[in-house]
This record gives sequence, C-alpha cells and structure tokens, in this order.
Amino acid sequence: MKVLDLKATKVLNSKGDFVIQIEIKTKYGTFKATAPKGTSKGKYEFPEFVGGINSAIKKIKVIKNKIRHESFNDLSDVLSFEYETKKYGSGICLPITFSLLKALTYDKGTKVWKLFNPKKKAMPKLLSKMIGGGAHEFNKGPTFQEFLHLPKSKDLDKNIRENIDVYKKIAKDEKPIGRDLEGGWALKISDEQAFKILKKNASGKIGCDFAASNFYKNKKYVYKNKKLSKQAQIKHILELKRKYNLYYLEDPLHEDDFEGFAELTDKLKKKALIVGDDLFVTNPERLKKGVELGACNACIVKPNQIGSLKETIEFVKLAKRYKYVPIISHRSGETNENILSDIAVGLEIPIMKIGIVGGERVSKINRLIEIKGE
Ligand code: 2PG
Ligand code: MG
Repeated sequence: MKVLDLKATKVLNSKGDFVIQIEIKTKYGTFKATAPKGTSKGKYEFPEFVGGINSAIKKIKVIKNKIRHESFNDLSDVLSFEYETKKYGSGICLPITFSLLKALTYDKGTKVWKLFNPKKKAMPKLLSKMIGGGAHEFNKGPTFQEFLHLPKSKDLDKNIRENIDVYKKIAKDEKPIGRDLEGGWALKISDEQAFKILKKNASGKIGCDFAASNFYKNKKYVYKNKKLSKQAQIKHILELKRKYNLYYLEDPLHEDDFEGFAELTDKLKKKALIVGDDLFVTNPERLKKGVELGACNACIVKPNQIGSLKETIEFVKLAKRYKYVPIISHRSGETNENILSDIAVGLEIPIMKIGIVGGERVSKINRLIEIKGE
C-alpha cells in the first residue's frame, strides 16, 4: 500500500481541547484517526506535541515527503515508520500509525484487530466509571478520581448491561448534579460515601483509581480534612480495601513510590489488583523496574502515554510475561476514535477501562460489539 497524501487538521476532543486529526489518502480512499489526551497526566508521560500543536502541524510537510516513498504491507511496516514520527509527539505519531492501520486493513479486506493475529478472539471485560471525583470532577466531590465497577459476567453484552444497570441505579437513588469528564456521576460526597454507594449498588467487583499523584503535595497526601504521611496513606488504603472489599486499586500512591506500591502489593497477597498507571506510564523500562521490586500485579495500558504503538505492544507482552494483568484504558479527553477496541482485542487484553456513556466512550463499546460479530 502506498500513501498518496497526508493531511493534518485541528479538531476538538470531548474536553474542548484541540488535537490533531490525521487523514491519509490511498488509492482506496481516505482514512482518519486521532489520539486521546489525559487530564491527570503522569509526569513521565511522553509529550503530546513536542514544541506545541502548531509546531507539530508544521512537521507534517516533512512527514508527508517521507511517507510517500514508503510502502506499507503489514503491521511491522507501519510500526517501523513510527521512528520517523514519534519525535514530534504522541499526538502526531499515533494518529499516523492508526490511520495507516485503517488504510492497510481496508486494502487487505481485513480488520485492525486481526492484524495482531490473536490465537483466539476474547472480548475484554469492561471496567466502567460510576462516580467521578478528583481532577475529573474539578475537585468538587470526592478526592479520589474514579469509582469503578467490574461486572461479574464474562459475556460482553451482559457485561455492558450490568454496568449500565449499576450506573442507572446510582442515578435514581442519588440524584447526581451532573457528570464528570468521562461520564461518571458528579456528586457532592466524600470518598467513603462514594464507596458505600458503589458497594450498595454493585453486581460485580468494585475498585478505584485513586490517582494519588494529584493530591500528593510536599511529601503528604492532602485530603480536604487531613494530611497523611506515606505510611498513614498505606494504612488508609488497606483499611478502605478491607471495609469496602475493593478488588481494583489503581495508583493508590504517587508516581515515584515504587517501594510503597511493593509494600501494599505484599500486604494484599494477591487478594486484589494493584494497578500502576502514572507509575508505569506504559513504559517498558518502568515496568521492568516495577517487576524487579514487586511493585504491582497489574498495569494500565495507554498508547499515548508512551507515544508509540510499537512500545505499547512491547509493554503488553512484558506485562503478560511477568503475570501482570494489563488493563487497556481510555483517557479523559477522547474523540469518537475507536481503534482502542481493536487494539484491546488484538492484544488479548482481559480488561478495558472505559466510560459507559458519552459518544466518545460509546463509540469504543460499540466497536467491541461489532468486533464480536466479525
Ligand atoms: C486515568 C485516566 C483515565 P486521565 O487516570 O486513568 O481515566 O485519566 O486521562 O485524565 O489521565
Ligand atoms: Mg489512572
């Protein structure tokens, strides 16, 4: 496959930020893609646009000249080209990779998820946000960022239904004041009240993205009514885990505290998923460090944190090798781009963290439904 033209346009995402949409033209048609954007970003994430969005757009001319001379026949051709684009930022590199994959699969009459050649097609379970907090709710509600529900059923349709039922039940009882950036209910409540509501309504397991780096200031975890030291925070998390029977604990400590994560993981002895997000930022090197120290037993996968699909694949392989559960995730800023679902199925990732409402989230769930039938 040859690329005839490449165009970059600034388009809006769900947070009201501009991102770059790449459009690739081949003799079969045009293929578009975008990359997502976070709010509570990890400090070790790869930059979205090196030198800003306008400077990144200017680099398109250079990429256009190079891409015209390439021919793309398989996944590895597309991944090799990333070394030409990653240097401009994840917001350029990924949309180019994604649109190339769409063009390539169209040309070959196949689907993106099939390019990864999974031995079997397994649908991920959907880990969905029910109540929002932290930076996703403009710090008006709970300190923790995400109160999450993981359904019991394995079947995709029942899985979706379970999450929607819990989500609607919470709305009926609690009368939310609005929604957060990912569609989670906005409620003026404390963390503990949020856990109580979640536990009361859940049909499956429950958990939380504490996003602890966001409230870690001057070596303390700063809550509305208290400041906790590292050891006090570990104790607090263990207490919450016990009291509310939490199964999923993402970023309970700040992004530099590998040792603290290891202490928690050791104390919980495989009874819960201890998940590194800002801790690992989808970076294979940081994951290796985590494995050595026994920091977690699960990890978040977000291609835009590391800025290339090639390294994302490497990260997922590494996680599986060391028996870390990979959880692929949306970001708080999304467009209707739904290639994440193809990547989830293609890489046989068992859990996908995704909001249950909002066009930009629903497009990914609906893509999973399509894939199930393909
Ligand atoms: C997270 C993500 C997604 P953001 O912290 O896990 O929910 O949030 O995209 O704002 O970093
Ligand atoms: Mg997170």
